[in-house]
Amino acid sequence: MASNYTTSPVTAESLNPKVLKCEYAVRGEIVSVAQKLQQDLQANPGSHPFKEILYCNIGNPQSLGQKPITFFREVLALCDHPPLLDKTETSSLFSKDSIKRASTIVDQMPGRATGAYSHSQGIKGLRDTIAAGLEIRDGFPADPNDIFLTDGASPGVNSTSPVIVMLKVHMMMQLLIRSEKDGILCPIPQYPLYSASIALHGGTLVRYYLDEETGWGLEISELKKQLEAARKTGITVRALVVINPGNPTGQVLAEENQRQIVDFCKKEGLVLLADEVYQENIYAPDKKFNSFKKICRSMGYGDKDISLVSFQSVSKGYHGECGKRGGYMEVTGFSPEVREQFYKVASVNLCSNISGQILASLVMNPPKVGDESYDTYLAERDGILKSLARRAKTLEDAFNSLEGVTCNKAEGAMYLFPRIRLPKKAIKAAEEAKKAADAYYAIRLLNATGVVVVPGSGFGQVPGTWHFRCTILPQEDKIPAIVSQLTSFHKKFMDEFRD
Ligand code: DCS
Repeated sequence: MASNYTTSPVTAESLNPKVLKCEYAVRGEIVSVAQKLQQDLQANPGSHPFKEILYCNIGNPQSLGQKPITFFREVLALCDHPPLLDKTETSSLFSKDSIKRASTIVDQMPGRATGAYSHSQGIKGLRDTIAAGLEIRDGFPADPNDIFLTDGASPGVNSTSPVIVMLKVHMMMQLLIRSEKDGILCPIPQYPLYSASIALHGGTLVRYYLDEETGWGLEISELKKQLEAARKTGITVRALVVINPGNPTGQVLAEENQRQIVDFCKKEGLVLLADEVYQENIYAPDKKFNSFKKICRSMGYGDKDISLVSFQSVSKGYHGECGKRGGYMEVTGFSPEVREQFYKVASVNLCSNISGQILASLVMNPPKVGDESYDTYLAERDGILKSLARRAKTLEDAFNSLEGVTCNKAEGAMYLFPRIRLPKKAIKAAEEAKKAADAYYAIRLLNATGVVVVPGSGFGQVPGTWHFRCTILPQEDKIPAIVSQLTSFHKKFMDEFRD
């Protein structure tokens, strides 16, 4: 019997309106079109003027052929099947240090099993390892009790379920947002996890604009202006989100700028939510990643002086283990009563997945000089990071050579965010197609070349400006073809709509 769901108790109109309000462009309409084109190509090769779809829309390195780091996978394999540790063949198949590391981790896992729930903040031994890694990174003490191991944040955002999965960023929004009168200061352009998460939790997004002219600079005067404007409308601003290195903008903050940000948060009584998931992805030789924790401590601010949450993920860096869903947040500067509530909320989820937890510990404590895996690890890590830097530069130069396009450097992260100045006729054609001008450009680019980028409107941008985000992740041998396709598409597009 045919059904049209008329008897379903849930309709689009009766869904939680917060869910309807939430948008997430990285997997938006353009990706549905790309998937349809991919099916066409499979069923009917030659049906489009390109051979394959190139997904430059999402920071998902292994989906584009990046290989995992050998040491990480050896440890994971051994932890997942501990009987391997007792087999004689294992010592010829796996490196000594991966066997040693896996044995240590297996001893730390409840029931020596990756299939058991752990402590809700994550396995204590792994948190000890992460805290030790943070101490080496920052040169300041880190407390394993401040670490909350988490699954990745994105699935909860992308879900249409009104039951919000409480994962790192979500958990913070859940804890901070009481009503639409509570606001969170977020960069524009921003990774839409933040706008989506604030919408799902019913809060108010308070935008601050990054300055494209100064390489996506973060100006304290802009923060002050937006904070005061929000306060005047009765909004209580509770936190400041800083993404460093930036997504989609790729800038790496200077130390002095970070100090100003810390002072601003302290003076204004804001929680500093530091998204530091791209901390390993630095390409500009004159730039260095400094964690906000290190900045705070080096300014003499201790745990009681400033509330800071730092997010890290196994999905990014040189490892790109997106599907393993691992990460952590380091939560400092909250009272014991508040900490208890954090723990309670974490407990509702029981625990994050154990493979993700193990990977988070490996990422924060990789092989060291003298370990058998060290040379291979270093070669794999540096090979990936150097190649990413070359890809970023080639694409940046290509964008800057196009008529009407300017593109800031990717100093870090995994993206370029070029600005496109489109002819009036193109903007009119987009209006007629009921699309934002950059969405129109992106769809036309996809249909002509198979290259998938995300329109700037999905990240927010100064009104009247248009951009798109392109990842630097396709394998290096594909980059020349992407550049030539982009260049020839852009030329034709501009000629078609020339005023
Ligand atoms: N924070 C930032 C700044 C991100 O870019 C991402 C993912 C996340 C958090 C969440 O990642 P995980 O949930 O995997 O830990 N980046 C998305 C993006 O822009 N492209 O791919 C995913």
